[in-house]
Amino acid sequence: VTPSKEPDPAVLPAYGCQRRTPLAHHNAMLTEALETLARDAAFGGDETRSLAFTRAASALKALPWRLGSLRDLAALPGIGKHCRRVIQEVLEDGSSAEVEAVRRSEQYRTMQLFTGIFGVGTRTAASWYQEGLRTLADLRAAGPRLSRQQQAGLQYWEDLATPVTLAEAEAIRELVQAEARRILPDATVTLVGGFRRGKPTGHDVDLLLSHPEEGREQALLGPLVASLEQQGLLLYQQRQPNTFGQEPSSSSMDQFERCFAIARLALPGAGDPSARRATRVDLVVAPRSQFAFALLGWTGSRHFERELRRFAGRQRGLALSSHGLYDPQRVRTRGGTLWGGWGAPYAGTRAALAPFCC
Ligand code: DGT
Ligand code: MG
Repeated sequence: VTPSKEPDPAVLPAYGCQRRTPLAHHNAMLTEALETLARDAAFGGDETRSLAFTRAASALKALPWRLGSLRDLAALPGIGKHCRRVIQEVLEDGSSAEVEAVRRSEQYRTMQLFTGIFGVGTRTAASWYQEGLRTLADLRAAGPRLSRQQQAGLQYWEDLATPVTLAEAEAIRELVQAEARRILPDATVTLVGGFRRGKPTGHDVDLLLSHPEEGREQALLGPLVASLEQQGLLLYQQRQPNTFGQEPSSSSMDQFERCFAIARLALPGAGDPSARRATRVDLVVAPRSQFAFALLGWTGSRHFERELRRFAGRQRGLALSSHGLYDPQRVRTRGGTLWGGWGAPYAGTRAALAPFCC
């Protein structure tokens, strides 16, 4: 007997963070189509449209069966007309003409290539495209206009475009932890990002550094980076100080001390011990009091984090960031100004903002 696939509105709650969303799901063809359109909209600067496609893809990832007909869409929250059209086309024809046209377009392909370079965001990539640049060779010829970060991204492009495996990520974590513990014996180094969500590969290695004693973590990153550099293990590094509570956050980035690096590390299991390749590594330092929130924020996915913050705000009246979970009402009464991560300003003193709940 075929199990009933009657739409059940209770199957999928409205917020992405309330749903179980396995890595391997039943609707990959549909989600890949929608995510292509989401990326294309983001490349064009239309974040709202991009989010609509991402939301639809996210709901489909959580559907516990393969979508067979448009009727099943009744169980999914937030699927707009455009998404329905695309889904219908894929269900009926096996592909969507619109999606295929986007995938073939020179603009989409160029934007994919350019935004895949370390240090290149959508706006930069779009302006390069407008100028007529199309290939890595075009960019190399334009060398002097590139930032130091972009130059490094271009120089090590081939290595960086090769997915990092979990074994490599673990080896890097262990190396960084050993080095960190030489500097501060109880320092902790946790693998976060996609690997913490169970992904077998990733585009980088995200490491969250901390120390059991509040404040001690501040003495970690400088000596750690210097030591890795001295050993010839870093091809590029750019450090940023902790700005939490000091200055307005201009982007959705959090305000932890961090280092964006390109490491040059031996590959685990490689026959040749001198075999090394460039790998993107992000080192992020969180004090113990904010560690839980940093761990949550840096585990991702980006969409899960966005939904979790939306849920916290709309359903609980709380503000969530990688630094803490706050009651904006309580914070507002204290005077002063704090600008939390993810661009959300809240009035209050830094001292008033000890996370009260997790
Ligand atoms: P990947 O590396 O391709 O496997 O994908 P992810 O999921 O590891 O994504 P990645 O490396 O860009 O970022 C790791 C997670 O950390 C991501 O899901 C969201 C979060 N994240 C990244 N950058 C920031 C940031 O500046 N602030 C905050 N709060 N979170 C961030
Ligand atoms: Mg990552």
